Amino acid sequence: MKIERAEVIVTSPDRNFVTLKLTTDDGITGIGDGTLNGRELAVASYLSEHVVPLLIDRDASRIEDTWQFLYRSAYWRRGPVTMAAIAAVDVALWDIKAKSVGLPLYQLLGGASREGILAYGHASGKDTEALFDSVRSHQEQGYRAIRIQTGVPGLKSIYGVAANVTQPGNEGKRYDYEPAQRALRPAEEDWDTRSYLRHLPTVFEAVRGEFGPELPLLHDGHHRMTPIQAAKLGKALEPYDLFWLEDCTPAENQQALRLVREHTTTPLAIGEVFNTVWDYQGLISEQLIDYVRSAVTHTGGVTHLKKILEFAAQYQIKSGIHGPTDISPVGMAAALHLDLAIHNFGIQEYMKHGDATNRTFKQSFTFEDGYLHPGDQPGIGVELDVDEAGKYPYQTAYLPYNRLADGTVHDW
Ligand code: GCO
Ligand code: MG
Repeated sequence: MKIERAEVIVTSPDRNFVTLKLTTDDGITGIGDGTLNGRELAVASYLSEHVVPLLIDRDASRIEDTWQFLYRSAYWRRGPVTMAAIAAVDVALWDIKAKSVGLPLYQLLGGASREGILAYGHASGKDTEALFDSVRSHQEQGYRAIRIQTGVPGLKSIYGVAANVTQPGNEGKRYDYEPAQRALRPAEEDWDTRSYLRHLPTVFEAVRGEFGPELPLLHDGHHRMTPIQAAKLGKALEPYDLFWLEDCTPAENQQALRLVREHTTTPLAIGEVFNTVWDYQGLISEQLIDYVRSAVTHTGGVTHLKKILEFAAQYQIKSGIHGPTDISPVGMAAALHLDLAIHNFGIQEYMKHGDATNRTFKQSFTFEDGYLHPGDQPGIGVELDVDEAGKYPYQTAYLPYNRLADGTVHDW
């Protein structure tokens, strides 16, 4: 079973996606997601220029060997571009292997450890009323766990809050096609940590008051706080029993989480911008976090994320795989097979893709009554409609960034 063809497909239905499609000499195809939000073409070029030529004529059944070859032979290790490219190859090979034996991928990863995969969705609103409506609408869609993001008084637009709806022309837009906006320059947002720290506990108090104690609630701090600010927030949120507080500090300083941990029992999740197990080494072995947030797409694929999660399992740390809309349906499906198979599953982030994306990527995974399932099609269960993909050429898109009131660029 040799790889005969490797195509890199960049398409932009609703937003940009990078997909690698491999075809073997016996006609089996496999696809993998290599989308890196706002930097898509870097991965596409890494794949086409440096990886595709190495794949032709390789044995498609040697997944681990191909992973090690791509990781070690490059010499330049880690980094989101490299690891997203390796992920695309890895998932495409798992798709091929599972199809070649006629099984859904999760069967090759050890079989199902549960019946369904608990998902959380993103509720947001610029004020409490809009937020409550958004929470209700998510509950109506079936979500049983909900992330809460809101506007902060005095700040015009904030990442994670419905489509900058306060800006003219954006009324009613879905926020989830952001934060990468199709524009020639990154959108500028504003930020003030002190206002945020004062405001957020009042939001959670209101949400608990309205929706009761049972509903699992999550929050994403998006790397904006210093360790001591994050510690203060974690402590202030304790009465509201969060499922997790995500990315409370910039992720690259693992020591920061030790300080936060010493001050609060609010569970901590981190890792959407990590790309190898080495980013987690201290965090896991010293039990400084509770959930691993990496995406299959950004962490070298199923092969490497499975190893990270097995390492985490020894320390009672669970999965919380990254799943916003910049993870394509291919990356999402791969995550669901892993979620179903591992023992230390925690929760799966899930935002619904738009219609054009769903037409381009035919999916067999399901979302019912708050639970996802990858389905039982052989492989990962997603097929790319290449003709449909061809209708949506790449569009320049950037993530936003933010500045403090005095104009200083801040973490976001
Ligand atoms: C999340 C994330 C996303 C990211 C986006 C960046 O928790 O879902 O923070 O909203 O900002 O995926 O590419
Ligand atoms: Mg996040």
